[in-house]
Amino acid sequence: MERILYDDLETAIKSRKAKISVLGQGYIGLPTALLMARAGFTVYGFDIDRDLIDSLSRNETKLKDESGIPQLLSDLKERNYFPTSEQEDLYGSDVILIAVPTPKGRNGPNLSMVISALETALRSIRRGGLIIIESTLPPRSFYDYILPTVESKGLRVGEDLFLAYCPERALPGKLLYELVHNFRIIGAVDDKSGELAKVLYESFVEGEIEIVDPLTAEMVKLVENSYRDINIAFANEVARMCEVLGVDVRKVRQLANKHPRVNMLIPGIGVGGSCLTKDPWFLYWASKDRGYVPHLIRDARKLNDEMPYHYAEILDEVIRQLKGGRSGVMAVLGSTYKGDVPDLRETPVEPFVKELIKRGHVVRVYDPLARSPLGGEYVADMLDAVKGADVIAFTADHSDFKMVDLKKLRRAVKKDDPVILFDGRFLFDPKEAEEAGFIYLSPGRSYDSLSEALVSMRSVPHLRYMV
Ligand code: SAJ
Repeated sequence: MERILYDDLETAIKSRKAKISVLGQGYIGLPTALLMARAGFTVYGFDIDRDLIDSLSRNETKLKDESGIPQLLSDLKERNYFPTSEQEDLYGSDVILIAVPTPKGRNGPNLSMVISALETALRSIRRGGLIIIESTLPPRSFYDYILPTVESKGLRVGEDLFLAYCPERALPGKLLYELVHNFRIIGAVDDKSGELAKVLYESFVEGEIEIVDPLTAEMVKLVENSYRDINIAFANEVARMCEVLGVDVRKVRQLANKHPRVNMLIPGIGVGGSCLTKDPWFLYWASKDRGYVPHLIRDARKLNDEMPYHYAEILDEVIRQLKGGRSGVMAVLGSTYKGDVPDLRETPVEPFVKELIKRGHVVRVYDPLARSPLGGEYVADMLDAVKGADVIAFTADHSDFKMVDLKKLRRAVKKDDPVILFDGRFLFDPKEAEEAGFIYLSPGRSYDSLSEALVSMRSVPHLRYMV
């Protein structure tokens, strides 16, 4: 019996006859569903959010800037990709893939959405079908929560159904490309589940695929993101040291990176996005609960979280120095968590803006990709946003910003007083910014020299900043 179920499903997958449902049509669920539809499967893209399903039905997606996704949606919808909010559409699925969020709670991960999706999957999957979890799982949750949920329904993995954990690791901004080309990990407790999941991924993944146990798969995903978070934190720590020691981090990084085994990342106003801000905590909590406190992971996370507050404080001081103690006007250019994505999830620009407002400043926000005020005032035109500003802060590394004509930007400020350009993501050459008439400031530069510059400037008013 067992053998028949397995062969039958493998054949259904290889022949593309398998009916697949994907629970969660967000950042990962939608592109993955579309890739499987492109591979020839009939795919139901399920989400409990009816508005999301309605917009997908109109060919609208928040992933419109992700290369290839809007095209696949309009090509495949109602052909073999069917967005739906109806649970009945899931019944009898051969394969169900779960791609719902795993948010961070106050003191631990929140698995409620994953468990609820798993229960939906268990009600809908056909006997001998395959369930794949792509949602991030904290270490040991496959053994401690996923398997017990399945077994509580009287079902046996590897006999009544097949089950695998396959964490996604694609980079926002390059989602489709990375979902196809990245190396994939499959975590499974039994050989058949692992092999079936592999056959499925081989239908649309060109990267290497390796099968391991679920705990290893859980660890790998979280270790990758913690590694990146710690490396960015190191760059941020070097920047903070450079600020107090009076060295320019840009030069330090450039020269250190000439060493064959050094690759220092880029410091900046903070680390955002849904993954780096929570995955290290998942690892931290899991390990701490079992007796080892991973200090490095915790301290890196805290340091990265501090960055937007640190630069808000610095700019507050700078503005007040500039204006004899009074507050000022800030233009914050770039609100997304990183460049060239419209994604505002956990953006460090939000605490930055809120802290500046709390400190009494007027904050105007402009972003070509995301129209959100983040607590300030959204201005739809960059040149309007900078009018009368004391500080212009570039806070996202959008390609469009790198092309900005700084002289034109300086003229748009329309005032003779000194104007600070805070380059929070290292977009500009300091010399060019100064030649355009700005006082250039960026993370990892001494603020003492800035204070001196401000003092000498005030004694020769408007000398260099006339426009
Ligand atoms: N950042 C810096 N300095 C840098 C690089 C990035 O400050 O040198 C900042 C960015 O501005 C951003 C944050 O870090 O605010 C994160 O950006 P990112 O591009 O490093 O990563 P994400 O969050 O977009 O995607 C990460 C990726 N993980 C790794 O590279 C190990 C991606 O592969 C994962 O799929 C994704 O998390 C996820 O979903 O887990």
